[in-house]
Amino acid sequence: MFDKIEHFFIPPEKTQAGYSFMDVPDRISFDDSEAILYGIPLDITTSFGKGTKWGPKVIRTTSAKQIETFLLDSNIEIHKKLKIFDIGDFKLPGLKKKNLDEIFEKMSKNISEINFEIRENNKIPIVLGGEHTISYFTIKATTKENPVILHFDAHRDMKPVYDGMKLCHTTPFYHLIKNKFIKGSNLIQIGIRQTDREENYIAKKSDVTTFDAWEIHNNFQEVKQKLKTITDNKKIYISFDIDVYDICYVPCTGTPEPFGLNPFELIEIIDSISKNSKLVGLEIVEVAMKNGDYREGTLATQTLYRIISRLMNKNIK
Ligand SMILES: [Mn+2]
Repeated sequence: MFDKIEHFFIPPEKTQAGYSFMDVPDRISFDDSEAILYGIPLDITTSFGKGTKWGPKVIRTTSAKQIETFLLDSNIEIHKKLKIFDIGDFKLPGLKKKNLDEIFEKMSKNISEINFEIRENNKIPIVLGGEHTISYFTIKATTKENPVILHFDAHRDMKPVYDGMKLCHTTPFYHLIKNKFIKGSNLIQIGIRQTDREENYIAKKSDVTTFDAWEIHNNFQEVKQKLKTITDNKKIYISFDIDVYDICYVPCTGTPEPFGLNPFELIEIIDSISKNSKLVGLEIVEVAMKNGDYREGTLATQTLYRIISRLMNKNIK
């Protein structure tokens, strides 16, 4: 299977980071791995702040440079526990607006194929963004498995069109529902606090479940209980936009927002996901780096560790 998808990627040591994720000394083999990690450093339709092309690099670097590999809160030695094979970065055509159609066509064709192969081999795809636009392609690949989508974000990303573009970083979830790749009733949006009337209307009409930032703040126990029920005995796909965290934790992402979650709340939410659920895919998007500021990348890496160590611990299929 490795032969089938290898050619889509730049190997980890040749990516912008020059390291693999966690940079495990005796790297796990493709066959022995439980998850296949890859980057999609897409940074083209982002409107406010640029920098998501550095996402895979900053996550790989902060994970590789981490001295301690022990998670104090869960008593886990991550290098032993997390069987992840880093296959590198998806090869994208040059990041210019004039290449947009070519980029989307390539992603449309290949990302589904890649994720399909990974799932066929009973492994979990873990994708490092890149702007949130990539979710249209990654989540499209999950249609057959019909998972509950846990979408962590400050924004709904459900606009029909933005700045003349149908597909861009503020629209993927609208088009996933419209093109019937996911059911609105399977979409759970967590941490939302910045949206417009039309998106709210679309979410409501499509039967999307929303746990907005205020509900999480005011009714935290209830939200966690509901999430546990929603995910019980379900396949789940996690789409994690780093800006779900409060603006003070994410200095580099393109559209940071106040009234966001803190890392302790986030861990509690992850812990409330049913132990009977099955993770079928995970992505972390909109992570950026500016002027050598690794704070956001460190938070992204530590968040990934928590999600993976808690949810990637059982037979996957
Ligand atoms: Mn967002």
